[in-house]
Amino acid sequence: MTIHEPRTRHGDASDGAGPLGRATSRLDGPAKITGRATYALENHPAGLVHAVMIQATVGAGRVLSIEVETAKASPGVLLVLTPETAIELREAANPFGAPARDRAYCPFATEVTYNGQQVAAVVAETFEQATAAAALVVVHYDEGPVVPDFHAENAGAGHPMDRASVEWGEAETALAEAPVQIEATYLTPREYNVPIEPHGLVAEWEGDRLTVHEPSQWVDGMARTYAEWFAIPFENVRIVSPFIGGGFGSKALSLPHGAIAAMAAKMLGRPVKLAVTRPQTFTAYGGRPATRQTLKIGATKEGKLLSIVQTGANETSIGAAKLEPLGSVTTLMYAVPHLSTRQTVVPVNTVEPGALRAPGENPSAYGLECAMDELAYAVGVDPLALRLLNYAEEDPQARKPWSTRRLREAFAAGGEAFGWARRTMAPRSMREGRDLVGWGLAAGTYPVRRTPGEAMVRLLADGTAEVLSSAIDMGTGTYTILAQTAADALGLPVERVAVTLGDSRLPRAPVAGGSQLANLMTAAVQKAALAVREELVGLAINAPASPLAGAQANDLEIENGELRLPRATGDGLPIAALMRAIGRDSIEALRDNLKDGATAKDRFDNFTSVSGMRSPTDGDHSLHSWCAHFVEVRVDEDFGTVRVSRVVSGLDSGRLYNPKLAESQWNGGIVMGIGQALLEEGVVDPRDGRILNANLADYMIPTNADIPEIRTISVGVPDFEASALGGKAVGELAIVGVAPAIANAVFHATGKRIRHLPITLETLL
Ligand code: MCN
Ligand code: MOS
Repeated sequence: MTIHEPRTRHGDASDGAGPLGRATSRLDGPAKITGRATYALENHPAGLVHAVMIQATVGAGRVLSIEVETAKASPGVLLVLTPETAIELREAANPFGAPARDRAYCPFATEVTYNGQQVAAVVAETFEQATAAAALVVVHYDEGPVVPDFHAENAGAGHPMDRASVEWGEAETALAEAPVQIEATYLTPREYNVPIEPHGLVAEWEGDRLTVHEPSQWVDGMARTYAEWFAIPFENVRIVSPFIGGGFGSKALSLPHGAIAAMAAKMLGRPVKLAVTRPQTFTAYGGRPATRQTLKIGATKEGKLLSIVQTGANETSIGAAKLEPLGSVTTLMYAVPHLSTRQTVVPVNTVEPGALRAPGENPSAYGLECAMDELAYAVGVDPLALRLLNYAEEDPQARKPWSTRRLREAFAAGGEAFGWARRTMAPRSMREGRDLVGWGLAAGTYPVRRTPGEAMVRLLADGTAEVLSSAIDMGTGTYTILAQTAADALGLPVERVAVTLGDSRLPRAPVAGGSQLANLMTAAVQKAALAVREELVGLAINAPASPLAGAQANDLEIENGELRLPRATGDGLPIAALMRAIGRDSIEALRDNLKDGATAKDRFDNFTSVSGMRSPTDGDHSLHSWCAHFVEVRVDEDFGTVRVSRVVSGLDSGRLYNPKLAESQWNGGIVMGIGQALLEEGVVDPRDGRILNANLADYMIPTNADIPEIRTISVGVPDFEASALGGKAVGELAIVGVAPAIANAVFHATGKRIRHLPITLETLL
């Protein structure tokens, strides 16, 4: 769908120059609010039938047999899919780099490795018929022993992940010799993405062409996987995803349920809808794996860091070594002369863990920032002063200068607005009535990632413009900031730019993951729009039929959709009038976001792979966003209930393309951080590895009533090392550091150091 809506502008944080940097409201907002925005499962092509998945009810074991006869005879049933009836697919490449092995792929398990794994599916005329028939399928198992989670006795120590090991100096020796030493172990549970729109798709074949309506953070990468599964050219797959009801990392990859629906559609020659139910979302895709980390910190009596020794582990699934990098912030945040971090992954009977907003940085900052608070109390130094004392003036691992690091400013602005100076250090010293009041802080960071991407900009005869890209907008604001970027470069009001996204047939864009899309796509769109503008200006002064033909100046200004000579008075020449005069229907340009001189390999190899992302330290600088969160909690001493009553955060994401939307992103991250600190926890049944709270009533996320006033303060400055237009990462930044700030505030309120999440009332009583 194309978004093109006249909108009034809201609060304006720009310098009054062009549309970029203004607090424009989301251009897709009205379509969403009025229900005109069409989500994947709202597509109902003629002849649509419905698939329902059948999932393993054991945590491990072999499928011995599947009884399908009763289900087959059930009303409306068209197909019962099992490993026996399924058509053979081919294995697809792993987008994280591993090429596909030349072998068959079946989305149904015969060897079950986790409870909830797909073992069969039923397709029927209606969803109700498919659901009823699915209940009649009987699966017989030879049950095996289950490793429910990494706390279990049979879990084992796991496999070391060498690529996560970082060492500098003599960490163990320096630790042993340090005058002050602390040691603590921190735990986080399994956490889930739970976007409001569950996963699902509508798949339809026309000959050997497949169209998939499916919410996607990466239509390009997902199209490649479907193409490989079905051994058809990439061009034969079209993924359509104009609107997404949240993803938070869970919608970047094609998953087994997609293969099941597309397979059924091919076998039946009819479009198939597969709606993953809410409980099924807890096993159709893995969220953040449970983590465990031990931090040993050595410091001087004044609190100057001497050594950090970290060992960590995360859960992974049987057969996949999925790393949640617990060292990512530990190795970056503070100046420390000696450091060692190592990590293992522990296979358990779970679905393969996935990505959840700031994978790595989030649990890494939780451990480090809690440990820094413990150190602050061990040496009797204010937690903010301790952080400034250990401020890293350059990247301590890469030994490269920061492009920009406004963390000091974030501490200063956040601390000032919060009133941190009025804090009294002693735990339990800030009581108010029945409430114990606690003030805590923590820092956070997120890297700037870089991947190729392209966009098309087209100026039309009526003086409006189009932006076309396979980039997506899952509520982040891509539609809006790309309209602003094109409008800015073309000299058009933002209302005259229509943006079309979320279709794999459009110019290729990278994954909306790793908080990179805004910086990458604004770069491509600006380049394309400037190319269009240059051609337009050239035509204006050179085309014989142009009213401005022969003008000396080649630096014509374009403002509000009109061309004018510098210093000219009176009306300008509307773009539409010029296009009419010179007889052009359109002027278009396709551009990528790469620097001049990029090779063909830079250009095309990396679109469909995550491994092609440039690291934040590939180059002369180390590129990251930064934040500091200040949190107030109130703990009811009798009941142990914790309420977050105030959050103030200073954040450095460089230049903001749209402050209103960036602030929404930050707020969203902080809200998720509050959920992580106080509510969210996947509970595993120790008997069979089932997720017991696989629904939104029992897997709790915050509601409005849980959320206090949040104040975010942008302290960033344009950073042109980080990106072409000066922005840094926004989307995942603000969730990093919230949970430790809350845990630290709870300690300050109660004197109790809770070293696991979530912090519930049971743990405080
Ligand atoms: N922005 C800005 N100035 C910048 C950078 C970004 O104003 N310098 C604003 C723009 O409105 C942009 C948004 O912030 O659209 C996010 O930009 P960016 O940080 O580049 O993140 P992506 O566009 O790559 O989005 C992905 C990111 C990730 S990885 C997760 S996880 C996440 C997140 O965004 N999931 C979300 N935010 C989410 N927000 C919503 N509503 N739903 C999700 O599922
Ligand atoms: Mo975000 S977890 O990188 O999609």
